[in-house]
Amino acid sequence: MALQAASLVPASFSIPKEGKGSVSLRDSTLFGLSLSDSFKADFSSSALRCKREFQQSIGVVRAETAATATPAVSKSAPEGKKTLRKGNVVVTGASSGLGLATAKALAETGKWHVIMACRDFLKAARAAKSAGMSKENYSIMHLDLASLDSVRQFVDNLRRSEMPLDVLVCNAAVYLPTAKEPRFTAEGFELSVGTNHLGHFLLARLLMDDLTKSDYPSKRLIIVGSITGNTNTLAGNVPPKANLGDLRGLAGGLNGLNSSAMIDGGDFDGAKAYKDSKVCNMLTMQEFHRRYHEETGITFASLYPGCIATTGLFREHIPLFRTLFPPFQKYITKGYVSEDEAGKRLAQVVSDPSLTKSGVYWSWNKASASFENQLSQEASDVEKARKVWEISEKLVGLA
Ligand code: NDP
Ligand code: PMR
Repeated sequence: MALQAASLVPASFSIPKEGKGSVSLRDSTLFGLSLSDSFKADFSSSALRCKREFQQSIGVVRAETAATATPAVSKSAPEGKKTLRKGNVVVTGASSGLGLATAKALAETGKWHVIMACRDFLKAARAAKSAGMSKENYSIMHLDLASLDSVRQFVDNLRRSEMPLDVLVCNAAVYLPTAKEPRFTAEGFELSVGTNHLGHFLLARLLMDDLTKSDYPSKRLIIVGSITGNTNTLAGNVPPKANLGDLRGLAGGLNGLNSSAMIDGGDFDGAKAYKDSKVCNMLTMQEFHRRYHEETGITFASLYPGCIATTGLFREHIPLFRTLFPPFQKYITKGYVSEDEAGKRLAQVVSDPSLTKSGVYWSWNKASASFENQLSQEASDVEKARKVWEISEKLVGLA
C-alpha cells in the first residue's frame, strides 16, 4: 500500500515559490525538500529570549520544590497505610508534540510531578496551561540541549530543587530537512546530532547519579527513537537512509570545518543527520542497559510512538509536505497516531508496571498494544554502540 503511494508521487517536480519563480524538489523524499530560507530560525533573538526565560524558570522551580521532596513510601494517616509518593519525571521538549502530550497524560494521573525541561519557558507555560495541566502536577525548568553549559546548569538547578529524580525522558528533537548548510550548537556540533544525541547523552550521563539515588520502586531512563532510523523497515528505507559509517565525522567533532558535519563523514544532509541522531539515541539506550542495568536496577528503554504527523517536528519542512504528510500517514501507510495517543504510549513506558523490561525498543500494533520491536542491524550493533558512547563521552567533556 505504502509503496503504491510512493509511485503516485513524481520523483522530482517543481512548484512555484511565492513570488520567486520555481523551486525544484529533490527526489530523495516523498514530498521533496529544499525550501529553507524562510524557515530559518532567528537565533540571536531566541538566545536573548532563552536567557530571560531562564531567570523566570528558576523562580518557578524554587517555588515548587519544598512540597515534592518526599520519600518514595510515606505513611498516610490515620490508618498508617503505606502509599507511594508522586514520582518525579523529567521530560525534555515538553513544550509541544509528544513531550507535551506525555506530560499531560502523566500529570492527569495525579501520580506524577512532571518537570518540563524546555528551551522556551513561556511557550512551555502556555502549552501546559492550554493542555489543562494543574499547577501542582508540574514545574518548568530551562534546558537548551543545544548548549552543554545549559545542560550542566539544568542538572545543577534540578539538584538544587531537591526533587528526587525517578524517571528521565529524553524526548526533545529537531529535524532540519530543508537546511542546505549545517547549523551548529553552542559547542559547534551539527545541530541535529548535537541536540538530539549529544545534549541528551550528557544530560542522561549526569543524571545517572540522581536516578541511582532515587528510592522510587521503578526507575527508568527513556530515550525516544524512531522507525526512520531503522533500515529494517519500509519507513527506514526512504532516502536518505540512516548510516553512521565508521563514525569518522563524529570522531572529528561534527564541526564542518576540519571534519564533516555528518557522523559518517559525508556531505551534509539534514534529513539524514536527524535519522543518524535517532540511531545514536537507540544505540545509547542499549549501551546504558549493558553498562548500568544490572548494577542499578534502572530500566532503560526506547520506543517508536507511531507517526505523529501533526507535530512541530516538521515545522521546517516545506508547506506542501506539512499539508500532505498527515493524510498520507493516516490513509496510505496507516502509521498515523494522534499526539494524545502517542503521549499515552510514552506515558506507559514511563509508568506502566508491565513495561519494566530493560534494553527494549517498544512499538505498538494497530490495536495500540505494546510489543518489543526489533531494531535494525546498525541500531543494535554492540560494537558501534560502544564506539558512539566513547566518542560522545569525549565530545561532551566526560572523558
Ligand atoms: P516537536 O517539534 O513537537 O517537539 C520537539 C520538542 O523538542 C519541542 O518541545 C522543542 O522545543 C524541543 N526542542 C527542540 N530543540 C531543543 C533544544 N535545543 N533544547 C530543548 N528542547 C528542544 O516534535 P515531536 O513531538 O514530534 O518530537 C518528539 C520526539 O518524538 C522526538 O524525539 C522525535 O524524534 C520523536 N518522534 C517523532 C515522530 C513523529 O512522527 N512526530 C515519530 C517518531 C519519533 P520548542 O517547543 O521550544 O521548539
Ligand atoms: Mg515516512 C509504513 C510506512 C511508513 C511509516 C510508518 C512512516 C513513518 N513512513 C512510511 C512510509 C513512507 N514514508 C514512504 C513509502 C515514503 C515515500 C513515499 C515516505 C516518505 C517520508 C518522508 C519524505 N516519510 C517521512 C518523510 C519525512 O520527512 C519524515 C521523516 O523522515 O522525518 C525524519 C517521515 C516519516 N515517516 C514516518 C515517520 C514516523 C516519519 C517522521 C518522523 C520521525 O521519524 O521522527
